[in-house]
Amino acid sequence: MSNPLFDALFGQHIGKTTPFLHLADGSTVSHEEFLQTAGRYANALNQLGLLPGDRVAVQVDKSPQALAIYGACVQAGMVFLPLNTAYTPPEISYFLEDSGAKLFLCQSLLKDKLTGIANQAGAILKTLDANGTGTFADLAHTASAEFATADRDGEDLAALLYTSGTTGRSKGAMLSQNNLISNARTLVDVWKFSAKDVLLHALPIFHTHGLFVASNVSLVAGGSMIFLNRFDLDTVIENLPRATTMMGVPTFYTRLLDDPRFDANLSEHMRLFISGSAPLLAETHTAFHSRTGHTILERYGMTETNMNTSNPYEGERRAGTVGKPLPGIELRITDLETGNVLQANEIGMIEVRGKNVFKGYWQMPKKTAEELRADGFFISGDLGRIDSDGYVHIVGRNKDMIISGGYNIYPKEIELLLDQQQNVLESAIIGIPHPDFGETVVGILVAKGGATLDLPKISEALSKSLARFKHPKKLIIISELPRNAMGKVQKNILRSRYERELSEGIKNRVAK
Ligand code: MLC
Ligand code: AMP
Repeated sequence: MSNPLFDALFGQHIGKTTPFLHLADGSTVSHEEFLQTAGRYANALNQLGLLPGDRVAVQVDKSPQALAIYGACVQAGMVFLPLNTAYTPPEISYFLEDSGAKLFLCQSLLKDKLTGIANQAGAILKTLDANGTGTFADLAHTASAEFATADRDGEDLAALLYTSGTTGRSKGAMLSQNNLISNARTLVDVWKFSAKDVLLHALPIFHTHGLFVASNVSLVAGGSMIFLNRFDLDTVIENLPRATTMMGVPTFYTRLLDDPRFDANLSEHMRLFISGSAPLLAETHTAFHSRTGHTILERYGMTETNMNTSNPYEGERRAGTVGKPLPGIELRITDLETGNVLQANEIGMIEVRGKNVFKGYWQMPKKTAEELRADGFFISGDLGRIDSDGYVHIVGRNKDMIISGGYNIYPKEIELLLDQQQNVLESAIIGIPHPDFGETVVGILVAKGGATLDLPKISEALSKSLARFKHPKKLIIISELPRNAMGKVQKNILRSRYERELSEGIKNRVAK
């Protein structure tokens, strides 16, 4: 029997009774206790009739139990499908239908709202709450903590992570055991993680950053985590003195810098601060260094590839760059038209190849072929250049995408909904700079000839279908969208028109 991912993640935790998770209330979960919960959950998955390869969709609050479900899926060979807790029932419905999930775990509070959707998709619905209760927990309660680890091959699927697309339809990125193992081991190595590390973990665990970068790296290293259910500034500041490392999106670091309590003393003992998922402004990099003496290490990755590049642990961490390709990962810049490989400093498409690159999009062979070349290079959609010293700079995106507080938002998905609203002729979603989230969403609407638009009603309609973080922070009505000769909406014109006038107002309304 072999299960390479289980061995890589959990092998070093077996029999260890020291704390693995430190929780905000001061309690701890030991490595062994965590494995026992995962074992019980794995038995419960089997009792429900799930087989290796079945998808397990999970939309629950962050907790040790939520992480144990991931462990259980790895141990029992199921495909873990984590979902953002902000997703609305229509969004969940799509993921369940598309993935053919056999089991859907949600919070008790939302059970009534989601039962119909789960039934429709043919998924068993069970509940799991952050306090460890729920119908799934009940099932696991009586199950044995011993579980005969399922036999899996490194090329078998371990996880399915949905990422939105430029067409408005989300795609399930298929990640194999080997994808996850190779990346986690590489990161442990280059960032020098060890069993002594205590990672401050305030990220959500339904995305690559919090799950595969933060949790997998800690697991592979055999270290422990201060496992906070969200980024709350006071709690983070209170817990920092116990941590050795922290990973976050740039918003974490700008929020810390905005607080005078965050100073050199508070971070003196820290070994490493890592940033990713969105661009870290050079000014944040510099301000962080001046305040603390620490140089944030910025890295670059994505759902389809895990991590691709990193600034060096030893050596210059260059502000405004995402560092160099990780060992074993090839990165090239290609011409957007011809696909030819470009020279140093020339701007083009970032393409990556390596054991980290996913196996394609779930049941979307055409989309997979468009983005994954026959020679194994993945076309990232990010525009960049490699400087003469080999550092990668991300200079823009070839995909119409907004990154708000580390969450990716695809305008098309929102535009399709806006266009369906009463009296809306057409719409454009743009991202404008935001001091807290990096970028934020603004919706531009054009009404059908002479009609009046009911903006509160439109906002309400969006609430029913779209996760809150995707909502435009402002809706603006204009008479016509600027278009080029080909009829394409010129979002750059809209962005420059509204950037300055809106960012102040939005800052006042939403910044904390
Ligand atoms: C919350 N809100 C957001 C938001 N997060 N709006 C826009 N963008 C966001 N990112 C909204 C809520 O809907 C709510 O709206 C209001 O802000 C307050 O909610 P909150 O829950 O109190 O917000 P807060 O806890 O402050 O969350 C902000 C945040 C969080 C930045 C801490 O978004 C976060 O943890 N982001 C990390 C995302 C992440 O892990 N990305 C990695 C993807 S993987 P209202 O209107 O109801 O008040 C990836 C690959 C890689 O990208 O390379 O890593
Ligand atoms: P996701 O699809 O959620 O995995 O997000 C991946 C995208 O986040 C990448 O394609 C980049 O556009 C962006 N990204 C991740 N890390 C960085 C970074 N350090 N700097 C700039 N953009 C980043």
